[in-house]
Amino acid sequence: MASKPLTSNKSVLKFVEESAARTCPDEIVWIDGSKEQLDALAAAALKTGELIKLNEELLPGCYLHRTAVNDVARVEDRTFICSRREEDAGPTNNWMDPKEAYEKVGKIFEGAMKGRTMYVIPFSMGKVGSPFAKAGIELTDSIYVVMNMNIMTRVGKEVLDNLGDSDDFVRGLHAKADLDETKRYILHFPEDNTIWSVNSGYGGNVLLGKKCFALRIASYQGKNEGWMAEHMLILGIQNPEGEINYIAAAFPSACGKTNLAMLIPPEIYQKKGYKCWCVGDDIAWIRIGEDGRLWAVNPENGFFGVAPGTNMKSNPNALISTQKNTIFTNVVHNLDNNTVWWEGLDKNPPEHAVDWKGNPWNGKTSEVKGAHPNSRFTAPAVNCPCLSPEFENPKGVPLSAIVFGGRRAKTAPLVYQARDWEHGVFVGSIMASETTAAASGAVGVVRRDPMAMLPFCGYHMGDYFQHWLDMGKKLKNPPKIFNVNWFRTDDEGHFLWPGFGDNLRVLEWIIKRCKGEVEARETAIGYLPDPEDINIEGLDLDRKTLTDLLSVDKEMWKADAQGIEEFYTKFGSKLPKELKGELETLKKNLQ
Ligand code: GTP
Ligand code: SPV
Ligand code: MN
Repeated sequence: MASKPLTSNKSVLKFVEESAARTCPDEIVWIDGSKEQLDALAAAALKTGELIKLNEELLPGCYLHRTAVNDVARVEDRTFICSRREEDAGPTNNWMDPKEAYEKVGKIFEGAMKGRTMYVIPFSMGKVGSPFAKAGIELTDSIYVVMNMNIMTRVGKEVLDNLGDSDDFVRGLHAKADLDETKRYILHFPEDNTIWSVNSGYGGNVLLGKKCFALRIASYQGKNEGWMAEHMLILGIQNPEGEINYIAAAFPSACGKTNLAMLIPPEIYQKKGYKCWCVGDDIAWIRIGEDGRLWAVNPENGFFGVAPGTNMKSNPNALISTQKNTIFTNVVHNLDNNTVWWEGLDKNPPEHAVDWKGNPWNGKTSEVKGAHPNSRFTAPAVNCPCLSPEFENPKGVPLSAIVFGGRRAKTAPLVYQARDWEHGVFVGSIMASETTAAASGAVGVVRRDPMAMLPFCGYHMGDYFQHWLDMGKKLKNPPKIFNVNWFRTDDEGHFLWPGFGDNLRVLEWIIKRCKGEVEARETAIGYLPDPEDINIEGLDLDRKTLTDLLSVDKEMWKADAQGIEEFYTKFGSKLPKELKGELETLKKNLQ
């Protein structure tokens, strides 16, 4: 089904030709975004087994895909920033000299598409034609990638029409090659607007619009152009008077963004008339508006969400979003009714099933998990029952608050507020969280993850901190900055806070603080709520537990301050003096 180029844009044609000369596909197919073409590709993928068609009545338009067992998460140790100067990648990124990278990984790409088809995917991050949207072309030899990109981004000919003759687009090249993990590379060339990904077929490594472009390349563009690309959900909270306040929240991977973004208010809040609206669940592009506030858009068009734990109680909006036109990756295949299952979906695992590795699996007797902990759904945003009416607004939404948060069993309280923007940047910069299955490597190890951007910042993180400080100086009306932790545990490891929908109780306090409607206690680390000011009506939680959740253990924080100091030494002279000053203040406050 080879097809003619959909554009006469010389830069695009040159990029496609050069990449084809290197990878030698049998044919080249341009993705026009039509349903006919996507259906034909899906049909081809069914034949090869790349996709499995699920029950059309129960899950219309849905497919199941299994990746290779050695290819189930982002690979941070194989991910590189290839800036010309090593210093520009900074101490938190792997760096490769671009010349060396093109040569070394270019060899791996040589002939990688022989016997295969190269698909040319024109895509837009942000609504096509919106002033903040950015175009990309991803070349890939995977139908799974084409179909996922079609859900996660705006794909098709209109992207090329809108691009015209411009060469302002990100060049993404992906080949599955032979999935050899020792030759797997995810390379970013920020100065060339280029991304190369080879030997993987897993989402975060190969859906190049997402982490590679919308965070790593875009964060670099944002620094140069005066805006920000952040690993943040965007949520609108409507109060009983009908007023909507928007927050953006940065949590590390698999730490609750999708869940918070689709929050359903607890019953007592629903009765009062509260509603929540999802603008985005993973990435925010943020600019300064004419009113001196920060405005955020979600550049994506779908959700690439963690499946395990998603159920009708924890996140009904996410589950409903996956009931049609969705691609499931590495979940359990229920053979009785040709649907899917994962741990935490319900208490009724299928007995006649196939696990994520493709082996026969009986949920009643098996001792191994059926779905991979990082198994995912790719669902169109339009499926989400609480999708914000502002989702496609090119201006985005104005932010009242920025919320940082991590997964920490101890130390970080349920919520606290930074004293001002500068202190807020400090609070973001010292974020720490237990690692999760979203990246390969050990799980449950506490690591520093500033602004949840450790794996996603496309340049020197010291410069990134400086960029945050500089943005703040330009804001007449900066959002207030907070830190939350839904994951404090007791000594037996049980979560102390109910979480999920009940997180609205904390957001209510946050919004009241933004509007100056509630007092707070000043502590060594910032402002904390008086326990009386968090509404726990209808919760099975006593004031004592809440008081514990809102306590600051000075000894633990002293140890933390030492950890911060060590972490900060990495940045050397690039550590902004404001942050050094904030650390000194923290240490003094803890005396
Ligand atoms: P990425 O897509 O990797 O960026 O993850 P995410 O930040 O969107 O995380 P997600 O919302 O998918 O949540 C990941 C895991 O955290 C799931 O297993 C959830 O069940 C769990 N989780 C989310 N919110 C809460 C919460 O408020 N409390 C508790 N205890 N667990 C939560
Ligand atoms: C994350 O890991 O933060 C994700 C999933 O959102 S991935 O696209 O794999 O990065
Ligand atoms: Mn994410």
